[in-house]
Amino acid sequence: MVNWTAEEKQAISTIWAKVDIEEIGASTLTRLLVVFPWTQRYFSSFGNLSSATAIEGNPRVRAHGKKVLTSFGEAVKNMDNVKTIFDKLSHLHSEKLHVDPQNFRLLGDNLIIVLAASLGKDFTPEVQRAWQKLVGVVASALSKQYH
Ligand code: HEG
Repeated sequence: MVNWTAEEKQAISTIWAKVDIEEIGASTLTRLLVVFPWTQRYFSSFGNLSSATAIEGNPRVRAHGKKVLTSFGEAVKNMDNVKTIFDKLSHLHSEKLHVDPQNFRLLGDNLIIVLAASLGKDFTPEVQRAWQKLVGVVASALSKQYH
């Protein structure tokens, strides 16, 4: 069970209100696929991923990035209940998609980097620590069905 301070909750929702889900989602997934190219194996049905430019311009990457970040928003709205709300998704990623759970952490790290780049000075060290905690909670909730 994760405990959140009022300050952490505040830091997370303040930032979330400023997030452009489509842009940040697309940048986060694009960055994952470019910087950690082995993650491309799960997206072989998405068409051309042959270069950074191809990945950046791939509409299916963009759409999926938005989907993932929208789902992250559910965690933001249900911070005390992330394990429960991601139960089905954890089953899906483990049993159907066979995604190596290490990749959930990589995606979370990329989200932090993209948020920091996009928000600049609003992404203070305190805010970053709260977000780091949230991406950890999300990764652990999605990994739940693996162990
Ligand atoms: Mg996953 C599908 C959320 C990380 C690979 N992912 C999905 C879906 C959601 C989601 C909501 C759609 C589920 C549905 O159709 O019912 N993913 C999600 C979150 C995170 C994450 C919140 C956060 C860490 N996913 C993730 C990572 C990979 C991955 C790191 C692989 C490196 N997801 C993946 C694939 C699909 C989904 C291959 C199916 C895509 C498709 O075929 O459309």
